[in-house]
Amino acid sequence: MGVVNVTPDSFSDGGRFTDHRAAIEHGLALVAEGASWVDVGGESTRPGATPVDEAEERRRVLPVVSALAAEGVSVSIDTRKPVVARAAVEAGATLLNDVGAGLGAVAAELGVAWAAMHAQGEPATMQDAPHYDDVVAEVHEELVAKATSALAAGVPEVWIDPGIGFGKTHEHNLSLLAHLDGLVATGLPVMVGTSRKGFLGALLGRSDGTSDPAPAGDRIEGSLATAAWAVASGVRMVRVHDVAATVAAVQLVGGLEFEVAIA
Ligand code: HH2
Repeated sequence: MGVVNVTPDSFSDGGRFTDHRAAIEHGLALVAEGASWVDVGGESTRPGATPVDEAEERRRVLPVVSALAAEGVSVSIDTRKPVVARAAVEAGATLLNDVGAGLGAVAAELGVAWAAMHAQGEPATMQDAPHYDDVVAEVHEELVAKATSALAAGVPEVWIDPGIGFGKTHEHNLSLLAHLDGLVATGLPVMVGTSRKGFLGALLGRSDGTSDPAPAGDRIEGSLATAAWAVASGVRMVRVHDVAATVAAVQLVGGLEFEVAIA
């Protein structure tokens, strides 16, 4: 899944695709690079982000969703708002990518796929003091409960996502990544987004060897390594900014698995 943020303030590509034409061209380029889905978002959910009102979010995303859908692209809408979700589906989106995991009933009503992502708290404050007794068990239980009730309510396809960086310390993120196989074992399709995220910058440092955290544009090694790890753990979709590099890395891992299988 390739990311198109039609926002001025997203943490890694904010301001690059606020122009609708640039956003549409970028979405098409991501498909040409190998993305199966293009995820269009009009509200940054980075830590500390300011919420956007419904009208502005709709203005940002709808022309992009309808233009990409008209080109035959599978479009997902990254929103927490029912009104935006409904309008985006009308414009051609077929997956609700829901970082608040609160739109299950809307997905059932609209008959579209739903990606339920785990988050603790709201973006403005979620990184202040995230706490879990057992992060892996708690995230797992919450996602399975939400997915089970959404499927029972008639949502045709439910994805689960542990929500890397959403109310999680670096240790929480690493524990969740280490235990992706547990989510995969539920039988539900799992997706994950680590691309360019802050914990990678903090863990890897800058490529120039200084001890500062790497900025968002300098986290490609961590993004690719975690995407490959996720796919090797059985995750079915990775949400990324760098599609061409991720496709190459993931195909390589898939190729290695194939070699092992025939050995
Ligand atoms: N992460 C972000 C946004 N949407 N959706 C899913 N399913 N999983 C994720 O991990 C995820 C997500 C945050 O990344 P980004 O869109 O690049 O930044 P911002 O929220 O600043 O727009």
